[in-house]
Amino acid sequence: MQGTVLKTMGQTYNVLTESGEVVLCTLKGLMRTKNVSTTNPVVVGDQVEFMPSPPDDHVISAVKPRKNYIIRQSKKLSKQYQIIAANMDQVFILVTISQPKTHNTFIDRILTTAEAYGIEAHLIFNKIDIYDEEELEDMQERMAVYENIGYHCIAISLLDDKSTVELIQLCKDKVTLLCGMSGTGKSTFINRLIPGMNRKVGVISDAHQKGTHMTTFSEMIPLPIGGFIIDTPGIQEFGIADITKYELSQYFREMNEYRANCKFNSCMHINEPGCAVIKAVEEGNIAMSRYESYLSMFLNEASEEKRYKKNDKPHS
Ligand SMILES: Nc1nc2c(ncn2[C@@H]2O[C@H](COP(=O)(O)OP(=O)(O)OP(=O)(O)O)[C@@H](O)[C@H]2O)c(=O)[nH]1
Ligand SMILES: [Mg+2]
Ligand SMILES: [Zn+2]
Repeated sequence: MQGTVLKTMGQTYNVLTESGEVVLCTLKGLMRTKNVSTTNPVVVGDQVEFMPSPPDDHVISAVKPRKNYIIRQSKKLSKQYQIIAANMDQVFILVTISQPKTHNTFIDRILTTAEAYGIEAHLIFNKIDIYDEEELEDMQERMAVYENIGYHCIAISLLDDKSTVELIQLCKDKVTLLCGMSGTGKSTFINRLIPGMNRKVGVISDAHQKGTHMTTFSEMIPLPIGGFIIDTPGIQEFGIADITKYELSQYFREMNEYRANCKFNSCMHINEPGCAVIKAVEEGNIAMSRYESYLSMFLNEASEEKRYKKNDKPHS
């Protein structure tokens, strides 16, 4: 039998069957240890094969090849990769200027990953109801940076139904992954999207202006308008995974038109003479914040070579 993984809860999984029911599955013993480079062999959005297994409910026996996925490394545990979700049509990055403050380096890491796996990304600037003038200006400047390089940006307040109409339309018939730091409003958005849905939402701690990690398991939820939305636990740090130093600049779309003009073919745009990318940054044609993100990823996470291959799929 075949189905779609809707929810992962440690060792058990909710799987949506082709006939529309949800069954509880565990993993066949082998699969737990086979795929060692990621912490999670089966993720939300996976297409799986499963079978009844009395006295337990069902067991998952194989995962179908993934169309795409969002993968990260947590910096503290940098040898382990975590796949957040698979087989999506688009990712919404929820960004807040304050409560909590989302940094551009965080946004750029998710964008780079989405580019690498060919997933369309939208930037959702939320909580415009709470920003002061300075914060609104900061938001507008940041939106301009991303709009200039072709990312769709939208500013909303989830407290104001009118501002979310366009966003809700964008989700129709699509599989949408919500990504963002804890407290940016992912679960609140789902409660707006699905009448009667009552997902737990957190509070922002007074002391640190941070979310309280309300959502603890990823879950894919069917939408009444068609499609699915994936709620994820907030992440504090998103580290890019398995992108090499050499290929990194390809995933900064605004660098493409300059890269070909670098003096050296092997230019990595760090300090090489005749680098057209650095020149474009100096002349203001590439945003400094984007270049700083590039440098940070290049120095901290980008690998010398590939470790986790795209086809390194778990199979029993
Ligand atoms: N003022 C204001 N508060 C908002 C808005 N959107 C969400 N919030 C509040 O922000 C807090 C956190 O929202 P959640 O939806 O729990 O955030 P989350 O992204 O799901 O957080 P985690 O599950 O911890 O990752 C809640 O108290 C929401 O009511 C908004 O547009 N304006
Ligand atoms: Mg949540
Ligand atoms: Zn260069």
